[in-house]
Amino acid sequence: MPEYTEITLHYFDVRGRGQFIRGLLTHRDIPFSDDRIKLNADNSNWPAIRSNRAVSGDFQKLPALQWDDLILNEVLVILDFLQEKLGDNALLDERTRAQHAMLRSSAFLDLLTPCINLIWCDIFHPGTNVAGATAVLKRRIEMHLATVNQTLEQWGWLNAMNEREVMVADAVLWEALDVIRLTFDDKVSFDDLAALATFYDACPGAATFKKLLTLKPSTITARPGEAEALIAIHASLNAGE
Ligand SMILES: N[C@@H](CCC(=O)N[C@@H](CS)C(=O)NCC(=O)O)C(=O)O
Repeated sequence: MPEYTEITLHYFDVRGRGQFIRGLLTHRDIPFSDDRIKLNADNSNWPAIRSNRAVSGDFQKLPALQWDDLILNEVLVILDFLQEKLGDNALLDERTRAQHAMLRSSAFLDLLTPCINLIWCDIFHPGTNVAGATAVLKRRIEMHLATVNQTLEQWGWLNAMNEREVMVADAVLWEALDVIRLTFDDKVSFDDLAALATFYDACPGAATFKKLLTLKPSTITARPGEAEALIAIHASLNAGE
């Protein structure tokens, strides 16, 4: 990577759709400016920030990644860009590159984003049945975790992971697993899924990802009252036991 590259990650001061980018850049020792945008309790400062495209990018959403004079929106695009710019694609053959791209996408869209949406669900869908939504998502995530577990075994992910740099797919999958644990209060367990359990504990980036969360503890989302929303989700899981 050229030394002159100026990198800034603009994102809210939450984990959400940005923590895995912070985690990866930190683990790879890539200097970047971590622009953690703090919202007021009523989010009243967001419209002004949103309209500043130097921060929020062409789509006026976060995360936005500034890379020299290029500003990128859209998580999956940012992840593909990083995979290329960090030189990681060049280290993988065509099949493995495709596997990394699939895992990045699925960990983000099928595992992490649904947890974020569940936490917000009664705000974005007034009158929603939170307990019902939680039960449905729990089943869907459990099914998908079993699939990802089988796929990682088939791909030999764990062996490969120990012989290369920590890459974007590792960072997104680790974050998704950690957020699943917190969202479902450990009621969605991957302890019996050997590949995922080993990955979560032994991924070479895990220590950095955990350290970052300890140094800068963050909520998962910017939802006002996230703690109460999580309590409601957890209570519904306990009631369903
Ligand atoms: N499709 C976008 C979604 C980004 C997104 O929804 N970001 C949220 C924060 S996690 C946001 O900017 N919300 C404020 C808004 O939409 O005004 C992506 O994948 O990056």
